[in-house]
Parts: sequence; C-alpha cells; structure tokens
Amino acid sequence: MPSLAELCATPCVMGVVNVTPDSFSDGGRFLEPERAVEHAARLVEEGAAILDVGGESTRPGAEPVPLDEEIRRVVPVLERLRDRLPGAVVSVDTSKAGVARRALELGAQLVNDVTALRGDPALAAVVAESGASVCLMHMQGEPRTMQDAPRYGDVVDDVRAFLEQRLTAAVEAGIPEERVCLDPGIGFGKTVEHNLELIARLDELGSLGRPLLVGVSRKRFLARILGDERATSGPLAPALAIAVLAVERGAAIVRAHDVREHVQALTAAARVRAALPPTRRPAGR
Ligand code: HH2
Repeated sequence: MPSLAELCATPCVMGVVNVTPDSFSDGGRFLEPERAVEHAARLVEEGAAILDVGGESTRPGAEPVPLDEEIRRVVPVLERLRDRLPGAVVSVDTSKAGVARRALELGAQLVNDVTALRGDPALAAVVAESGASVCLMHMQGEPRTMQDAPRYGDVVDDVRAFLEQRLTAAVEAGIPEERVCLDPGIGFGKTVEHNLELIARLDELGSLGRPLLVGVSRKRFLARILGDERATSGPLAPALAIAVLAVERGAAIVRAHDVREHVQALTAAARVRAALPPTRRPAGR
C-alpha cells in the first residue's frame, strides 16, 4: 500500500462514496451497500487514487448522526470493498473514534476528519496506534450553523494558524507528521469570497510543509459564482476550473464526485505544465 508521500507525489483525485440519505448532491443514491461498492469500483476505474467513504453528511444545516447508525452505514461497504477491491486505498470520512477504529480494522488507511481531531477526544489515539494517515480540515463552527455569518480577520492567515495548531496537536498525540495532510475546508463556515480567497492564495498554506487536500466538488458556492443563488449543489465546469487552479497552487489531493472528469482536467493541466522548458518551471515543481 502506498504511503501518503507516495500518493501525493503527483496530484491525485480522491473519489467520494457517500453512504448517507442526505448528502447535498448524492444523498440516498448509495445507501445500499452493493450500490455503494459498484459506485466505488467505477470511481477506481475512472482513476480515483483514494476512495473516501462517509456515513455522515456535513452539508450546511446537517444534524449529527449517532455512532451506531454511522457504523451501520459504513461497515458493510468497507467489508465489501476489502473483498472486491483489495488494492484500493480507502479513506473513512468520519470524526468518530468508534467508526475510525472499525474502518481501520477493515483496511482503511486514511481518516478524513472534518473536525481536525476536535470532534472526538479519542480519535487521535486511534489514528496514532493504527499507523494510518489523517486529513485535518479547517471548519469554523459546526455543520448545523457554520454558514450563519462566518467571520475572519484574514481568512488565509486564520486558516493557516488553525491548521498549524492542529498539526502540532496531532503530532503531540503521537501521529507522525509524515502521516498528516491538511485541508482549508472549502465551504465549511465560509462565504463565497472566503472560498475564492482560500483557493487564490492556497500556495500560502504550502509553508506548513504537508500535502494539501482540497474539496470543491458540487459545493453550492460554485453555483453562486455563476449567479445562481438558489441551487443546492454546484455544477461541474467551475469545479474543474477550480481544481486545476488549486493544483497549480500546490494541492496534492482533489476530493471529487465526478472522478473521470477531474482526472481528465488534471491530466490536461499536467501536460501543459510538462511542456514548459525546465528553466521556466516554478521552483519546487
Ligand atoms: N467536503 C465534504 C465532506 N468531507 N472532507 C474534506 N477533507 N474536505 C472537504 O472539502 C469535504 C470533506 C462535503 O462534501 P460531500 O461529501 O459531497 O457532502 P456531504 O458532507 O453532504 O456528504
């Protein structure tokens, strides 16, 4: 199984497998374990380097899901994935130690925690003991209320300081730094302008020294950018444009629902980048 550093050596796509009744763009479509696994197999075929399996929606306004219900949703999918796609790199999108523990026993290698180890005090130890990797994401507030007038001093400086502090906390809890990736949490307690500024200045998070994960796929702000205030989920074309811009600014992992199109967009961008004469390539690329 590849290490986090190996996975992130070239920008890759994390495919979303939502096993929820209420996710904002695909809620209810993959609640049945067999359908979720079929979907996951298709994402791998389309080029997903990582499968992110989640049993709790974090869309704005979402209510928390009890531990046993989240386990009930996620475990049958992970069991089938282990048998059906034994080579796949699986991430579990959870904030709960109990869900992560079961997922790691079933072969997951990454815990994607949108609370950055603040949601469940037992989660850091579960990750540390397992040898798994973790994604620490920035969120202001909690999903139920996070879009009620989010505020920052300087959004990039504030998110950067938060991620630095959470990285330190993870290392102090025994998780080696090499196993941590960081995520500015696009759409989590942020206005459209906050999201755009975080993408535009993503390179400023590079000095944290860890791979960056970015998820914009199907988020509502994509529709808002185009002037549609009422859409509940975002269209594909702006997501692809922003994914390419994020990778240009240093993103290593792009979390996406439409894996084929994201892989195609990143491949095209990589070809253009590779066509630059070596003397004109930005340092470090
Ligand atoms: N976005 C969502 C969920 N998990 N994890 C990380 N690290 N970064 C993200 O941007 C991110 C995430 C929300 O998207 P989705 O899974 O489609 O929706 P829902 O939370 O409603 O299931």
